[in-house]
Amino acid sequence: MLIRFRRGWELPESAATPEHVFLKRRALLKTALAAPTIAAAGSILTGPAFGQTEVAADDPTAKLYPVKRNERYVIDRAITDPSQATTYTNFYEFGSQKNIWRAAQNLKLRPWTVRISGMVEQEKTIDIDTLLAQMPLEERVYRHRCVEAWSMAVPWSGFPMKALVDFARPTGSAKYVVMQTFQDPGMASGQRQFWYPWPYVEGLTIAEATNELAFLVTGLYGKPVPKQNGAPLRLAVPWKYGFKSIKSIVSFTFTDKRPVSFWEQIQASEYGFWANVNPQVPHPRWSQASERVLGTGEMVPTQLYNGYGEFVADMYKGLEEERLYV
Ligand SMILES: Nc1nc2c(c(=O)[nH]1)N[C@H]1C(S)=C(S)[C@@H](COP(=O)(O)O)O[C@H]1N2
Ligand SMILES: [Mo]
Repeated sequence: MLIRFRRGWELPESAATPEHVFLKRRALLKTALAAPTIAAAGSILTGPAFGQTEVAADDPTAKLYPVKRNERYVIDRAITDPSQATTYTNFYEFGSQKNIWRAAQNLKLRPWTVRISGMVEQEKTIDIDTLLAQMPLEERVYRHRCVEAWSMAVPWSGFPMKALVDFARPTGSAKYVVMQTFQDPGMASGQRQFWYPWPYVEGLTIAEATNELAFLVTGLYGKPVPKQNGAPLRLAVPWKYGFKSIKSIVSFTFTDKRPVSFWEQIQASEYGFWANVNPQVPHPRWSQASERVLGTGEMVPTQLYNGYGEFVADMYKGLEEERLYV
């Protein structure tokens, strides 16, 4: 086992976690007697570089991949090593550390249904495999920029979110689509941390959700997306900070009211609705000017809209009064 100690450029967890949550957790940890697990909190334990990208035994979708890559979306950097992208993950449902990939194997993939509700012609629930059979699967290499200032570039498989919106048939009054992650504290130990506002919620405007870049992910590196990366269905909106890319989605609700997302409920001053990447707008507690590339540790400049301005900048014209970059 490789034990990697935190380096100077890595954000201490206390900087990347809303302060009051951190303090509460500290208080709890102090009184808890679970010392052996807590000992790991000061360092990041990285697992062996095998196993984590293998297809989960209970994932029936392996035969769907690989799918054809869409070459329209090109990036200027190397693809992140799979052993990094699948072991350094944010999935608070399974713990607030980055090394939760083993804990995430507890995620139960089937049965899995997706609920479509709210301002739609007809509400419906569809089983994930029926949905996948109807969606146009392709592969896209996208950058991913976490609000904590690390980044990666990975080949996701999935389908344009627009295909899901078309399938849902929202009515003319819908302005937003709200997505939710599963809620199952028995399965996901992180959801027993009652001070978080579970379930994880995220939202996009209809314009964003139907932007060609908005992608619903079902695969990674030419295989089903691993549990720790948000199986069986997660979002990728690469021009926004990573927390917008909600994992393990169970519902899409169409509404005319802007939702308050999970992180916004925790700390609205630091994690807003729009969360578009902008190197010139610092997070209240750290700079967003550059990012650490996962795997190489290289520091590179962050780009406006994470380099995707040509696809998305127009959507924000006339919205200059909004907090577009928090
Ligand atoms: N349900 C859920 N979705 C989530 C998160 C989470 O904790 N729970 N973390 C977010 C954050 S902060 C990031 S950076 C990305 C990380 O995706 P990855 O682990 O596949 O790199 O997932 C996002 N989606
Ligand atoms: Mo993130």
